[in-house]
Amino acid sequence: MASEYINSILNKDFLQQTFNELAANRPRNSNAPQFSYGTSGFRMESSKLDIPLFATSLITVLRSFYCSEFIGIMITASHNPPQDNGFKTIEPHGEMLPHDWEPHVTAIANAVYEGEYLNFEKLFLLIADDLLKGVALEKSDLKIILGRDTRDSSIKFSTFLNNFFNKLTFLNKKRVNIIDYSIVTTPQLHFIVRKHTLNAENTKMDLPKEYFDAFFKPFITLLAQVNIQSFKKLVIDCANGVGALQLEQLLPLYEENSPSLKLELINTNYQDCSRLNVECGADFVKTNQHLPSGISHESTIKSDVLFCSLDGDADRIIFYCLSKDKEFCLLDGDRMATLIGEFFIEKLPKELLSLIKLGIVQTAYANGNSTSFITNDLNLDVKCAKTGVKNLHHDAVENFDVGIYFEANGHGTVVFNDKFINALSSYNLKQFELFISLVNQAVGDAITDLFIVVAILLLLQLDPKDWFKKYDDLPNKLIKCVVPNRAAFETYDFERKLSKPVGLQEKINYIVAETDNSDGKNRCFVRASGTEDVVRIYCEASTDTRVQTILAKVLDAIRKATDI
Ligand code: G16
Repeated sequence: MASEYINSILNKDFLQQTFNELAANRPRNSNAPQFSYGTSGFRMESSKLDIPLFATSLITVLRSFYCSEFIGIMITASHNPPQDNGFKTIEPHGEMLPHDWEPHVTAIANAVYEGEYLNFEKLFLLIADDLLKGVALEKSDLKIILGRDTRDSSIKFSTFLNNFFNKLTFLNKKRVNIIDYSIVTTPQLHFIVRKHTLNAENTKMDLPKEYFDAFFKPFITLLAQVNIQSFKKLVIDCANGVGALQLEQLLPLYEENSPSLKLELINTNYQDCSRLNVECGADFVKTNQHLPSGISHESTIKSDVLFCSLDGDADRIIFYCLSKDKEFCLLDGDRMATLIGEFFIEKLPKELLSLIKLGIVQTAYANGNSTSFITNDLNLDVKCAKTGVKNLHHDAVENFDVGIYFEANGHGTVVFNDKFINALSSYNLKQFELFISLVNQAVGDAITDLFIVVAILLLLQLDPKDWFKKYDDLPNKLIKCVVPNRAAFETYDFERKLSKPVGLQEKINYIVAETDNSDGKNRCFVRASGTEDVVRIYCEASTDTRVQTILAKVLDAIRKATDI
């Protein structure tokens, strides 16, 4: 039995001591919400994260035994404000924790929270029996890779994890291997975990070198092959996060090659964590639909500048430019997906395209006009997934040979299967092959998405303003509402409809229908965020006025339904 083996190697005194310390710090508020492994792992105000950290650590131990490979833990709250933090685990090939393991992490966290020590330990061992059935545990080693973002609290959590894994079991030193990569972007950690697995590498690698060799070198080679005309300068807003640290290392290498496309980094103060994502970054720009702070006047008056913003852990990116009249033009995840789709259609031979399934995965947040553009103009298949890259990634792999997936918020990538790679190899498309080597297939990656988008714009000789003109977004707005218990909001139909609170969806339907909807474009949905303690309300319609009217009424309906 797995539980017997785990029980025999556990350092119970240490576990007991850790539990006691957590129990002492546990919030005493009986109304405190239960923990839940959400859109992107556990995420909340950092002072409340001790128990989720403990649960994440234990499930990582089981996962490492189960896979007998390295499992990663990334400490980050990505786009959230500086006072938040969070954890997510990374699978040996760079994927997220499997869906069917998520309830077990949640169960452990909640059992600890309830103060049920005996039950908790029993639960942990029961979970081990359930999940590790048939695994040759005696041969499995504990192999864990750690990474963190630039938040102050990340250092404390990282210290806890190093200590915890080293003391938790009586496995001998040779069988416990903890590699700490310290400050990295989330996609870099996904990349390096995958690399350790594929190369069967048990010692720490030179991460910047591995990562830049994989993605940056082909980018530079590609730049040398194109005539840089469509824009001359790229301004990169680093959200005062880890992206700044990484791109600052890359900039001198980039400049050595002196390409005529100039790069400028702004919001690079990653040393001051209080500035992380504040008035800058991908989430700020997408939600507010205007420029972040830190952009120079000179950049705004020139016409050949493209802008982009990373988020706090550099796993998503949003582009934007200014029109001739200096209006803000948002080039979000929907635009990136359609741009990549168009590029594949344009550059691949028709015969090859007829052999493969090429399609796009979006979420409910995708602008209705982007979906129409994909279907009617690009003639591509489009699927809707629930929020969370883990869901989009899965659908892209399941449904397509080349699956392009992007959330409107700029989180996404492209995945290819062997059928496509084999088909491609029978054509002599060297530049295209170079292009696809820029893609980080493990996960959405702001830095590699930056390379992809810039490469496409240059290869297609496409001015960012013309990219923006491909279709018009429906006016839209995304707002948040704090509610007493966001878990009371349950959805179906890919989060486009609410089943609970009972009756609220009918009210939303009524509001959407009663607001002038002659063209049938009004759309509004409400869902609980999996990363912030809020519900999100998205609305789009043919005019801003309709959007504002619907949002105000839906907000009111939510308040009445939840007694705020
Ligand atoms: C995370 C997820 C994204 C998701 C976003 C917002 O992004 O990785 O897939 O779109 O949270 O999720 P929610 O609406 O559930 O709060 P990030 O960049 O914060 O890791």
